[in-house]
Amino acid sequence: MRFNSVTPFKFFLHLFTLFTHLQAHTTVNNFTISCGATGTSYDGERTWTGDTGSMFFSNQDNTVSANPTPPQPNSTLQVPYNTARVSRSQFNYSFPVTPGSYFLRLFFYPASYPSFPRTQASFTVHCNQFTLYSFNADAEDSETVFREYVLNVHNSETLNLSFTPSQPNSHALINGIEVFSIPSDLYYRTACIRKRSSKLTWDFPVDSGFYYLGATWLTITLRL
Ligand SMILES: *[C@@H]1O[C@H](CO)[C@@H](O)[C@H](O)[C@H]1NC(C)=O
Ligand SMILES: *[C@@H]1O[C@H](CO)[C@@H](O)[C@H](O)[C@H]1NC(C)=O
Ligand SMILES: *[C@@H]1O[C@H](CO)[C@@H](O)[C@H](O)[C@H]1NC(C)=O
Ligand SMILES: CC(=O)N[C@H]1CO[C@H](CO)[C@@H](O)[C@@H]1O
Repeated sequence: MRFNSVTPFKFFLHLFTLFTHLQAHTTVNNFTISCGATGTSYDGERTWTGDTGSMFFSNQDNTVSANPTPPQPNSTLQVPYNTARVSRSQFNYSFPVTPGSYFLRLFFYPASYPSFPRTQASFTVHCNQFTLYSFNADAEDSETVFREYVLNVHNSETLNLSFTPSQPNSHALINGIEVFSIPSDLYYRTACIRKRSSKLTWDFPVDSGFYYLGATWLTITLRL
């Protein structure tokens, strides 16, 4: 019995060290934004801050806060998917950061929103001029989607996210944004390609540390 317990103990010690290491790095520069929401909300694990009136989101005039239509049962839609920021013109978020590595998660619920039919959702997300994600309703199911990125910030002092509709009649939407700093020494191994919802996506086996942050795959690593 005692003999057997050594391995699990070491394992947990390792986890604890890793977790502490990550915690130490995640207490600064982190943002958990529920787009289209006002005030704060709690999902059982994290506190989300609404983007309405937020300093990270300045030009709100051409955008709307929206709830999916038809209304979804509570059990199926949780923060941040229950509200969205939607617009037919470009809108930006700007996060003040210091140089280092960041983990970025974008949350989308590409459903219909009042006067924004799902079929007209078509947009591109850029981060400081790099293209992160192109969304096209034809290619995606209307299910909750999240995308994860590791960003290495070198010189810039802001992480600017732009949401740009692809055509004059299309709109961009975003439900949630999570940004937090991570240790810079995490690294990635071989990349493999996996087919994912009719599009090819680069799929990286993630460093074990990421499993504790809930991440299962990463799409891209950028140097800003
Ligand atoms: C959703 O949650 C609200 C508040 O928690 C509650 O009043 C409402 O009855 C719930 N609706 C459904 C469909 O469960
Ligand atoms: C959004 O950011 C881009 C790139 O930094 C900039 O060109 C554009 O003017 C910004 N748009 C708005 C509406 O602020
Ligand atoms: C980010 O946006 C802010 C405000 O629009 C701008 O001042 C800054 O130059 C931008 N930074 C980058 C790296 O694009
Ligand atoms: C993921 C993460 O590190 N979240 C932290 C962000 O910062 C607040 C306070 O500044 C902490 O309470 C969170 O744990």
